[in-house]
Amino acid sequence: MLITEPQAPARSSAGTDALQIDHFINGAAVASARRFDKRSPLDGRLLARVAEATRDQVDSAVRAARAALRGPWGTLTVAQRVDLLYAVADGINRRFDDFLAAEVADTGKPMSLARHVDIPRGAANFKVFADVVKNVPTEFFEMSTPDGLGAINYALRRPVGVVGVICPWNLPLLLMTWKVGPALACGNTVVVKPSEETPQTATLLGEVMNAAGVPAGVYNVVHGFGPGSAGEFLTSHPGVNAITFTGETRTGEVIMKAAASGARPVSLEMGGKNAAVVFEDCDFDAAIEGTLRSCFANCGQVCLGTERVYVQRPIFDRFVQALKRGAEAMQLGRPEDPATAMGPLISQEHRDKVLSYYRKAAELGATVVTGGGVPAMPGELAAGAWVQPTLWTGLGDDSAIAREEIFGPCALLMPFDTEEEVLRRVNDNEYGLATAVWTRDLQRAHRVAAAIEVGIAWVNSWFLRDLRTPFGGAKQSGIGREGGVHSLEFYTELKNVCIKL
Ligand code: NAD
Ligand code: 6OD
Repeated sequence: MLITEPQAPARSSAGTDALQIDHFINGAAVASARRFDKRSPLDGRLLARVAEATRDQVDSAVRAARAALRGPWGTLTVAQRVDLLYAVADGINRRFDDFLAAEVADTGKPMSLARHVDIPRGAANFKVFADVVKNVPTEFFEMSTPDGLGAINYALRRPVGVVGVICPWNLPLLLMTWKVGPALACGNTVVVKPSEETPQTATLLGEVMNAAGVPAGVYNVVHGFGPGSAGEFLTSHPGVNAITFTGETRTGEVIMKAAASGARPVSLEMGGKNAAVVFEDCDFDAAIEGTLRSCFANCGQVCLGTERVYVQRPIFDRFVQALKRGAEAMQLGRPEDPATAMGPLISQEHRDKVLSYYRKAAELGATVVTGGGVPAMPGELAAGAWVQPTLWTGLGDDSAIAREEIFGPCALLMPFDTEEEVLRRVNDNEYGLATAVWTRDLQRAHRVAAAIEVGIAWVNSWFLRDLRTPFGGAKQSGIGREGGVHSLEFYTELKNVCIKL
């Protein structure tokens, strides 16, 4: 067992009966002398004591991954790998309730959200990328030669090797499998460093890998923090051939520097300061519903979430009032309550950051349309990382509130007059991850979507994801694209074979 319960039952009670979470290295649980606390975002109770990997343990995970690459995993056919990845997806679904309980415990997010998004997507990522790898062709060119006999060229895709996978806490299983799925489908092996805030589902996945028959060493998990801990040990390890990262832009910069040693490729999915652009001709109710989701889903902790809302002036006041009503109708509460629309933030530390922006907005003279503080939560929930869903008006594009990623359930609403003006204002930002445009004018939709400097532009929707499409950020939001065949660009080496006839 990787997740052990010294004094069962563990998940529901407080105090000493916390889970123990170990690393998963070479197909087995590995403990560490040092452990750190994982606390519930709901009420601060101790959830787990998590092993913190030493440099030597990270090294043994990387060695196990290398050995697996040279061992049975490296000799499997694509069809055999595909079968195994289907078995992994089925294994997640078979243990759906375990994954759901673990993800919800670590994050505090509503069960309804994790049940419909996080866990099914965690499973789907294995099937989708298995299918991509099974079906993707490579190129072939005939060429003429002076002797008239010619030559042929064809391309082969080969795994890059051992991939280091560094993950965030906001959609832990979904975002981890979004990388591990394609990495394994392409024949690589992985060492995963989950966020210190969300150690559980990556660890559970180890049990599923074993049950599915994935060879030992193909999937490894090491727990710990970033600098001076497992994250740094992994990204600086010379045995890691490529690094894929999702998290903050500043962390991505550090990881890129680590990857420079050995000239290793990086895939970086990073922060955002995403805008919604609401034109006066939009379907008003749909725009309100979509903007409520894009601002507040997962307590605003979605990289694609909206923190700047530009609304065309004729409908600005009406839009602000409707969004306010929607925000105030959202129920904050326990994950298992079906009426809960929003959970807490991930941690007290993150709450301190979000609340510092709530204070800053007030200091800068924002009008607080709703929220702006900490809600009164009943009983033990009062000790959790709760904040109010918050909307502001009255600040401009140059304010910190309009420029810096907060990663909380909050947005600044600003009026605009013309399409040209709003495009200039939306693009005047260092980030470029995602946008949502709300309009009934198709010509305008195409024009605006093309002109906004982002990796992902939604029109009349938000977070509608086809996993075959390219995903990633422009500007400081990322480097590279993952998704569908685009993941193959990172997780494989393309080799040209030229044969003289
Ligand atoms: P983070 O950057 O703080 O941490 C991400 C991971 O990096 C964690 O596992 C952490 O332990 C590790 N880490 C930190 N410092 C490191 C170092 N020096 N070396 C190696 N590893 C290190 O991010 P977070 O707080 O977990 O997640 C929130 C951020 O992630 C937000 O900025 C959000 O926008 C971003 N995000 C982006 C996407 C995307 O697809 N673009 C998706 C989700 C989240
Ligand atoms: O849906 C996805 O594939 C994806 N990468 C979502 C990212 C969400 C960020 O928080």
